[in-house]
Formats: sequence, structure tokens, C-alpha cells
Amino acid sequence: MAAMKILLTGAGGQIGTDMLPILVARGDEVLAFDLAPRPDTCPPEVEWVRGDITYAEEVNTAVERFQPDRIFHLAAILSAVGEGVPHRAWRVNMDGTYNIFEAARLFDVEQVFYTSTIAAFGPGLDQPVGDQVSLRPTTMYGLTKVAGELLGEYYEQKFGIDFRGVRFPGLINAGIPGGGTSDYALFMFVDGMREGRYAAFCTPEAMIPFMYMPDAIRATLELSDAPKEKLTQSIYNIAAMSPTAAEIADAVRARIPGVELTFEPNEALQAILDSWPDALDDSRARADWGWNHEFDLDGMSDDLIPKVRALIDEPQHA
Ligand code: AKB
Repeated sequence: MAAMKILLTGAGGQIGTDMLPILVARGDEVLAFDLAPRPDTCPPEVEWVRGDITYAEEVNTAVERFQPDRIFHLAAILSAVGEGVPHRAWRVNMDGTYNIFEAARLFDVEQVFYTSTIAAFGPGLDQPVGDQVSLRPTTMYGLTKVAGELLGEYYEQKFGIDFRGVRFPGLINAGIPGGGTSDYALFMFVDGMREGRYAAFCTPEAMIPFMYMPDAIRATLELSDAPKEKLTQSIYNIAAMSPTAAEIADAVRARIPGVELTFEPNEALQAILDSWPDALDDSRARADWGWNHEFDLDGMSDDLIPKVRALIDEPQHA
């Protein structure tokens, strides 16, 4: 695939932080757009623009000047934080997403890649949950993500923008959690190593789909690069593993001797987890563009532990 110009919104977040060096290594020219200042982790080749996606002028200025081939729209307020600040979640996830599609239309961006989520689903669905089911989420985050999916399809039909995206499971990496309800898994690794203990806000039986970040980024790039004629839909479920919280805790205990992991369920957060799928059916992604995950719980845990150690040894995270 020839090098491209890619604009990444939410570039300083959990996904963007890990994606930037991978895009640079591919030879892509990257503009990172984020409210936050440029972090030390940002590769020098990346141009970093501080901007607010809820202001159309700021989005338009960046898109008009940079002229990206593709926008990877990662910026969002996640589920746990979003329930505390629903108005802000609406502004960022709805107005911000609208501004991205409008800028793509105005300045002829070829492709907008959308990061949807398991939070787009609501309770009561048959497991594993396929992509073509009724979307009845119960969180502000989830409902804005469903609307974003529909908005993208509208812009594709009406204005010819190539719109595609994935529904991510909870994502785990050696990073700073982004305010999601799935963050208990990441905290087990990060706080388990940094503090030697962590009390998860869910029950041991809590079960949702998870994915290791390298798989999530590879899925994003593979779907973004896939020939359009192979795609039978715009938004795809992708899956890798569905461990219970107790199984994740066991994987951490097996690798961090003496770590103390306990469960102190928070009613509101557990209710969000209960409303999401236990497992996803991603057979369409596998059939259409060859999606295949690499990491299961053990593979991820083995790979992650040294990365978490390196992260917490960095002075700013210690
Ligand atoms: C969240 O927990 O809100 C996110 C998600 C599952 O989309 N990580």
C-alpha cells in the first residue's frame, strides 16, 4: 500500500498513542489532532495540532491545510466517563463526529475510518452477538456511537465518502486507561504491577469481549486498506477473546507473583458491563477482509507484562 496522508483525531488517547509509531513506520504522513499537548511518546515525524473537534472551524482548518487521504476518527468520551458528563459526551461524540464528516465532505477526504464499539449493543441479545442485530445501547457513549455509524453510512450514500469501521471490544495495552468501563482489565495489569494490588469495580463473573491493542491496530489498518469491493457492510464486529474478570485476574497472578487482585463491584459500572455482549460473532470480518486475531489471553499477557513494566518505569508514570 502506497504511503498516505492520515489525520488521526484523539491521537493522544489509548489507541492513538500506540498507532502513531506504526503509521510512521509504514511511511505515512501523519497529522495528529488532539485537545491535549504533544506527548513525549509522539514520534518526531508526526505533526501535532492542538484542536477541539467540537469546533468546526478548528477541524476544518486542520483538514483543509493537511488535505488527508484518510481520517481515522478515534476521539471520543468513553462509557464510564460519559455517564458522568453526558452533555460533554454528546458534544464530543456527536458534534465532533458530525464536524469530521462535514470536513471530509468539504475538503474531499477519500475515507473516514470510524471506531465503534461493543457499547453500540444493548442487553438481551443472543450470544455471540453478530453485526446485523438491533442496536439498543443503554449508555450515552453507546447511543452516540450508533448514531456515528449511521451518520457515516449517510455520508457515504449521499456524498460518496468511503466510510468503514470496526466495533472494538474492550482494548488492553500498556497504556493509560481512557475512562472506559472495560478499563478494569487494563488496571489489573497496570495497577497490579505499579501498586501490587487492584480492586476491580466488577464481579469476578463479568464477561465482555476484549482485544490486545496490536490486534486492534492491525484490524484498523487491514480494514482501511481492504479493497472496497470485498466489503459487504461498512461496520464490522471484530473479536479475539472473552475472558471473565476472574480469568484475567488469574492470568495476571500467574505473571506477577504476590499481586493482590480483589473484586468490589460498582453497581452502575457492573450494569453497563451486563448490558454489553459476552462475545461477538465476527465471521463477516473474517470472510470479507480476512480478519484473524493473533493474541488470546495468555499470548497477550506474556507480551504485555514487560511493556507494562517499561511504562511504569518511565518517570512521568511512576
Ligand atoms: C469503554 O469501556 O467505554 C470502551 C469500549 C468498550 O468501547 N473501552
